Amino acid sequence: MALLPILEFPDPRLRTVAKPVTEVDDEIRKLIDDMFETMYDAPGVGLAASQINVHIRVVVIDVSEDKSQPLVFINPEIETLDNSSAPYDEGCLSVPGFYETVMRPTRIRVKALDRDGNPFEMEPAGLLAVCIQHELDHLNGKLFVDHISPFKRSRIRSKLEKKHKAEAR
Ligand code: QAP
Ligand code: CO
Repeated sequence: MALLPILEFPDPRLRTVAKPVTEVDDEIRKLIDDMFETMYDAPGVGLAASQINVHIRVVVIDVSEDKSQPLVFINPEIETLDNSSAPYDEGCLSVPGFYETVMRPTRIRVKALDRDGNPFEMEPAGLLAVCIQHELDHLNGKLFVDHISPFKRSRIRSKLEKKHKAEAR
């Protein structure tokens, strides 16, 4: 197992559109194990492969309090079930230290492959529904800061650029 470095906004590599996984093999399962280790270490509740500079459609999530509900989504697809949406204060391991309110659909259906390559479906609610939409955005090169005002986004960009320059010294 390995801890992987996480790309941070405004790194342009976070804008890469990830490619579908064609075969769920041991190499993918090793990536998934490393992603869980990296996410739990952070600690975080969700991580997309894009965030560790691997541009394939793999997401790991665990919104439980005690690391008891690891979920894997390979090639996830989301269908919005109605017009209801709700706000949630989102954060992101790629935007450390910043949280902003984002509106997203509340009722969704998710189709994906699990870590054995078997298809499954679920209708997540609450934080899990927010998280899977946030992570699917990553696979499409999108970040939660794209859902907030350009003013707030550029303020976050400046602060993180300053932090990155300080870290490089
Ligand atoms: C995505 O985010 C998410 O700023 C997962 O300093 C978050 O795990 C979806 C984290 C909230 C929906 C709601 C953020 C850790 C973790 C930080 C995360 C930080 C340290 C974020
Ligand atoms: Co994120």
